[in-house]
Amino acid sequence: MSAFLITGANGEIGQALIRHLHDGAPEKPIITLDLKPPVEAIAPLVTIALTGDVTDPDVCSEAAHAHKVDTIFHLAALLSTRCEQDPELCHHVNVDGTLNMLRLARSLGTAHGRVTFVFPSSIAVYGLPVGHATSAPIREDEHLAPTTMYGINKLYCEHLGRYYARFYHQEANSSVDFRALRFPGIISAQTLPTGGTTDYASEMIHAAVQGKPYATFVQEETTLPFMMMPDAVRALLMLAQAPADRLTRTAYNVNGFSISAAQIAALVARHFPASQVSFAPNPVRQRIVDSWPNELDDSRAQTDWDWSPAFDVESAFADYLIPGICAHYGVET
Ligand code: AKB
Repeated sequence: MSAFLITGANGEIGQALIRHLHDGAPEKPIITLDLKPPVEAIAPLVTIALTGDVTDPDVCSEAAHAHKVDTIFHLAALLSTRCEQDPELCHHVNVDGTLNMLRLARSLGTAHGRVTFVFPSSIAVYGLPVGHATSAPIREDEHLAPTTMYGINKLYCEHLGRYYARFYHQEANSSVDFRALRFPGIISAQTLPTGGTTDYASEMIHAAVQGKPYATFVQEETTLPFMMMPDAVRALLMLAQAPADRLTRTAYNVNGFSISAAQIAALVARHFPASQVSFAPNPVRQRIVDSWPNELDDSRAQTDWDWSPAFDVESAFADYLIPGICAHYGVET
């Protein structure tokens, strides 16, 4: 019997992924690792809940070997805004944590067979020149000069994963199958992010549903790529399951749609005419988003593993966000 290991299980992606994995394969054990015990929404779905630090070498080795973990979703990370507040802590959690999990994957692979290691990377690996005009959608090998500690960590961890998969100890057939997705901002109807710089989109929508005013921390014209949480989970699973011989690279862009902060505010106002959205840009956070691409080119994911998002901007709001968030807060649509 094999099992899933999910680090950072209480995070936004963790919670959504665990619900999906449990529905899809209820018989396959789910081992989770987080600093805190699983939140109520996922606790009944988890087979073994480990509480501890992702950088601790002993934190999950015993349980992972006992259950012959064959797929690791390494989601534990500190996000971009949080990382600029404490860059060294961020480096420790994001880089040492990933190294620790790659080491575990290698030992699992050697003992029990190939381990698929899925890593959520980010648009933060890109660093566009200050004052860049809206440009063509960015491809995976362009502008890899991140300006944030988070982006530097993500890019380096992609390289670490590639090293563990292909070159470690000159193994011809490494037992670690490392795959990474570069996510845009992700918006969930059920949860709110913490510590990220794309958080304004989720915060604006969740505030409106609750009838709370919201001051957006970026400028109205700030345009970034976003995707809905169900698409993010689908992308993780599609990449995890893609036949290895179709993959032509380690890290893939995945995209939903690009939208400006003003356009999000307008959509929020269309659905909640009483919403009170204002703009109070924070210079540190603005600098971060200004270095990220306005648009992502995810054609390689489309070609190699048939990626395509289910939601465009209209269906994201009409079919997912508005009904989902209203149901979450018990508000009538
Ligand atoms: C963040 O804002 O830090 C994340 C990301 C873009 O990876 N949502």
